[in-house]
Amino acid sequence: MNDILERDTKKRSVSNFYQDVIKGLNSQPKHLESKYFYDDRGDELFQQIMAMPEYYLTDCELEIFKTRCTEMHSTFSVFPDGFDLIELGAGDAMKSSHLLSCLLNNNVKFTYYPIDISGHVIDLLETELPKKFPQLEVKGLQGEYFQMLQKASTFSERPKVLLVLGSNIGNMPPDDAGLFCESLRKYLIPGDLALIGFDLKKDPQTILNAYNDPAGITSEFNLNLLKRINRELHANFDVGQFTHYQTYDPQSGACKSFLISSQDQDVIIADHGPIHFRKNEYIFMEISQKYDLGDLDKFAGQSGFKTVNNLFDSKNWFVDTIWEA
Ligand code: AVJ
Repeated sequence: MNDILERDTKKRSVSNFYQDVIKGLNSQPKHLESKYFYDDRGDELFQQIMAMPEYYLTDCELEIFKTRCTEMHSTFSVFPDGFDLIELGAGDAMKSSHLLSCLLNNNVKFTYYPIDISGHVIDLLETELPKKFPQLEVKGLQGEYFQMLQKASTFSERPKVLLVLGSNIGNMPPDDAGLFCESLRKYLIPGDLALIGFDLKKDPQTILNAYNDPAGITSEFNLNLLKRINRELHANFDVGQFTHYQTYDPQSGACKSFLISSQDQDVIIADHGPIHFRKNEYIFMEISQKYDLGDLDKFAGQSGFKTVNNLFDSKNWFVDTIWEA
């Protein structure tokens, strides 16, 4: 029974992937969804990105988690009877581990629900976290943020603390990020908390360098999605005929990545007819939006949150903002 359910879920997710890819590549302009970057190889490449000297985001937010967990803990102490700590896009939980450790050391009652689109990531967390934190109650959920948030809500009636770290919200265009905050708010009740990481506007060159590394890891990260499509959707992308191109616009704060077709070419995906790419035509791959504090106050206000605290790194490049529903 469980086997059948699992196979069904897998089939459904393959066909969602197929439909999203076909729809995106038949659109004008062509685009793909960056949430599909994270297959096993994509996870590995993202780990390499986080370790690059140019990719400052992880270091900044890690600094916040290394130095400010006591403050987070005291903010969460409004829930003396415990809470559910739900992390959207947990990844390797490197940053949140500092918080888990602080909460456990202070005998806080909580269950940790890491949510991630990558099944590989969830499997890893469920085996590794109990080794590191034997007292931790942890239940991993693999899937889309809101579906899994819904699921987590059926497990308990305790207050919620949501974590949305790593500037994951930056992968949405600003209007969608606003709607996302509104949706988050709807899953919460008054008093619940959300701690959200936003990458801030700063020296444009610093931002561009973080997404345009000379070693080509970010390029490989983008091209890996074409390889994934080849593998999982039986396509025939000639990956050598696409080049990564990165932009940052200091006015809008949009940092965007594209893959540019080096020549006129056709690509076949499974039994779908050929999709044509003109020479120099682009596929829009990802946005990594940068904000200023005014933008964040607007998001909070519009979605019915109030800002409780802003935690910055020492360079003021990144903020983890704590909002109350
Ligand atoms: C995982 C969304 C935070 O946009 O900075 C890194 C993904 N893409 N380099 C980001 C990413 C290219 C990353 N997030």
